[in-house]
Amino acid sequence: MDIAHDSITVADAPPTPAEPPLIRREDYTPFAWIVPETRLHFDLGIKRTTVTATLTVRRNAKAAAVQVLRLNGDGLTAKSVMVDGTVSDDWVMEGPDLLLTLQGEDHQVTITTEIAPDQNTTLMGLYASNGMLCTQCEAEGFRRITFFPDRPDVLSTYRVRMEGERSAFPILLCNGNKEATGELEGGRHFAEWFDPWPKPSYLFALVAGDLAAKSGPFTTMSGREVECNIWVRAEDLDRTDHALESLHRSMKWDEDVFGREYDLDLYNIVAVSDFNMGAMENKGLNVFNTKFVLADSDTATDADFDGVEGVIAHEYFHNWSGNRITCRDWFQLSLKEGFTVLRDQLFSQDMRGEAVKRIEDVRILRAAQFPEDAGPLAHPIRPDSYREISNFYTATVYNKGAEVIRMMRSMAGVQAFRKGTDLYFDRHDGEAATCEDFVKAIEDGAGLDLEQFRLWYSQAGTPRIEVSERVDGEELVLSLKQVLPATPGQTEKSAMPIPLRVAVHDCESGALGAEQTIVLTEEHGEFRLPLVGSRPVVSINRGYTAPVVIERLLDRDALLFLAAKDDDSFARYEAMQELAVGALVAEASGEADAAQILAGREAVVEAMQAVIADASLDDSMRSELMMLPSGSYLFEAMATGERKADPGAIHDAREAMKKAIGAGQSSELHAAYERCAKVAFDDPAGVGARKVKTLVLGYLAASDPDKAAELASHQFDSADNMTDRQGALMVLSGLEHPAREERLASFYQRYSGNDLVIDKWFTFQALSLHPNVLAHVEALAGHPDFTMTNPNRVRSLYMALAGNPAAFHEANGAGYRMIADVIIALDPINPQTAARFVPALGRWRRIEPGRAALMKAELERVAAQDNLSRDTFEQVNRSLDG
Ligand code: B3K
Ligand code: ZN
Repeated sequence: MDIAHDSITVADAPPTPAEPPLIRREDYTPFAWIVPETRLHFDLGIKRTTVTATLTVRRNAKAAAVQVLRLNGDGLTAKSVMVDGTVSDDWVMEGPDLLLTLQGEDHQVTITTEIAPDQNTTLMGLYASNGMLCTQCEAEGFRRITFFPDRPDVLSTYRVRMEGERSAFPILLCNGNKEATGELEGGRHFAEWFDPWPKPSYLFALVAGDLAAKSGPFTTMSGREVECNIWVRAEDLDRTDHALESLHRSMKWDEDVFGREYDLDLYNIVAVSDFNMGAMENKGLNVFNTKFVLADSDTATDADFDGVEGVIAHEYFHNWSGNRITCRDWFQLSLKEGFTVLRDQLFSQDMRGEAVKRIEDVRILRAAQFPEDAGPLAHPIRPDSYREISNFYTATVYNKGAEVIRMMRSMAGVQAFRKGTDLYFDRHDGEAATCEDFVKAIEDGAGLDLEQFRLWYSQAGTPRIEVSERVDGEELVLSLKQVLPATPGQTEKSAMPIPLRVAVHDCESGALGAEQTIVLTEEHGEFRLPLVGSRPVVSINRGYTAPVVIERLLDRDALLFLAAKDDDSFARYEAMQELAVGALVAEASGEADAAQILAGREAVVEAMQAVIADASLDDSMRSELMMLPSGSYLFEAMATGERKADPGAIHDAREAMKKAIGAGQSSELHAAYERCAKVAFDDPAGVGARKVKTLVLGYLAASDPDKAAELASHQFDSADNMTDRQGALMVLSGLEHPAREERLASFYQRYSGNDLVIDKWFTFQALSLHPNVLAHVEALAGHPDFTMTNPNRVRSLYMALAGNPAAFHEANGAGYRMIADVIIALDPINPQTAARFVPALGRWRRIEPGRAALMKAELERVAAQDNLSRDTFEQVNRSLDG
């Protein structure tokens, strides 16, 4: 009886989802075969594409000798397998992979597969988008196209023949140079491409569709002419000028600043509307999300223009930092991503101004990377293990990775750093390298000792630096202590070198001290710095030289002094932030009494007044200084030690502060608004002026909503550009005012059919301060323009919601439920995008107990779903366990 019962139970139980295997960095072994040449033949169709791959394989003398050739696959079935031209049955499937036994040293392996691009909703591998075919292979998408050693250390040249119907696919693009084209029977045609640069499979790309190009040549430093094309749908051609100009600027900058020249005669960029991320650096054929290509002043904001320029540059810079030198394995991802982010940041600093760009980058780091580093998903910039590599395209690998390399640059100095990067490019060109190779090249080339510095690659968590100081004669003694928080799997940590640019000013006389760079290498360190007066105030981590949290208690006068007078722009910004964070966290945590709350607000209002009045500032910098810390940064500042974050209290305190600023500075804000409203769109000062106007509207909306509605409506109605229109509509979306519905409707009508702008329309409503955001989002999910299959649209609604602190953290848990529902619904369609929503719920441990329980319950509900993807499985379980 018992036995029968048991067997019935077992038979009826749902299959336990197998835990996806953990891949470890320390298990790396070189591949047993090399693949010098790859030939691909594509018979293209939206419903069915046939792929025949011919691989020239040879035993790798540097690896263990084995007879088996493991070819990765993902959902593929082999139609035929041939070895040296003869059908082979010496192969087996092992899970998704094809294992072929080979007798000799050299062989030609030919495999045919068939795929269905229009069924591919994951947007990995070959898929259909708006009637065209395109690919995304990084990290492991090539194995969805054909069986192949789909790992970044197997480099091969690719010769590709594409065939398809001319009417459906008039343009046929692939990596490298086009070598032949021609007509075939039945209205079909072909193109043959050859990429002479050996590359890993993740850099393969193909595009077939009805596209038009904006073209413009670039002449390289050695005088070669490169044909540059931006491919889009014909109706989008008039929005491509900025992308092409950005590409040309990037090509020139990389020659001037890093000595890197482009190496093919052709550079193609294709814009597609269904894309999982921003863009992809495939060799000679970048594929881009339309969001980072299309821009004109009627449809894109100033920030969108910057985004296009930054992403075009980033993908272009990958040609050297990523393509010419690629990664040995995916644990080395920061080798190409951290370095390329640094390169694109430096480029944008040069294009747009160093101070403001630096502040923007630090703001992103704090909003996206600090929470990651402090939560269950924390990992070193060079992770030790993963189940799904797509989950490690993170702010840590990218943005902290860039900060780590920036520290090397700060310590070496710009010229010595350049010697290091020259050596790196020279030494490892054509290789699949490691982070260690990079550090060694900088060490050798720049003449730095980076022995201890390597810890930045292996230790996760944001260091906190406790600062204290005393005066000793003519010197100030600065005592620093570094505290390295425990992170999942890492409880014990060693002190890391922390480079800090510092200066000691005098807040009585206003004298400014000279700057120097100190490096804290031990847990404790003391540094003696010259005094310039009797009321010293330390300006620390100027320019944000180290990605750390500075912990110190500065009195209000010292902060007001730094905010108004420091000669380092970043330090001014930081002092404004410190002033606001101190006041807001004290209020939100209940640590301040009514009088202290008032005094805190007054200090911020006073500092704001000085900033608004400061004639030495341009409006771009002014608006940076006028910005309050984000909800997410305040969350981090509140959730320290045993103290938990209370998003409701943070939100209330922040709104009250905005109201105090709006009321306390009403006439100054109005005057600034009027002054900025007079600046013409194409005036060089226009970008800054528009930023100030948007900020002013935000403050006035908190203190005088009717007046704000009036100003915003007028701004909206008279706008001659998207920045002003968006700035006005963001504010109106948050107000309960008739102008809200009217302007939202008119915006929708005006831009109906323009996907990127309609994305904005969804975002305004999901990100707004309106009390009924959740109801709005629920209604928008049923809007005919909403679809779960387009990542931009999904993000425009639900990422915006997850980033809206008041709505997402609504105390009854409705926001959490909505995001969990999205993860569950999206996971079977597009796991990569679904998993990106998990971290928002993963912050539960650092939040007050009521909300924490609700968030955890939603994570558990997701975890309990059958057949979760590897992506979501890993993120949800790390979020529950870590
Ligand atoms: N290298 C790509 C990212 C690919 C993400 C794959 N899940 C874009 C970039 O960083 O340039
Ligand atoms: Zn990148």
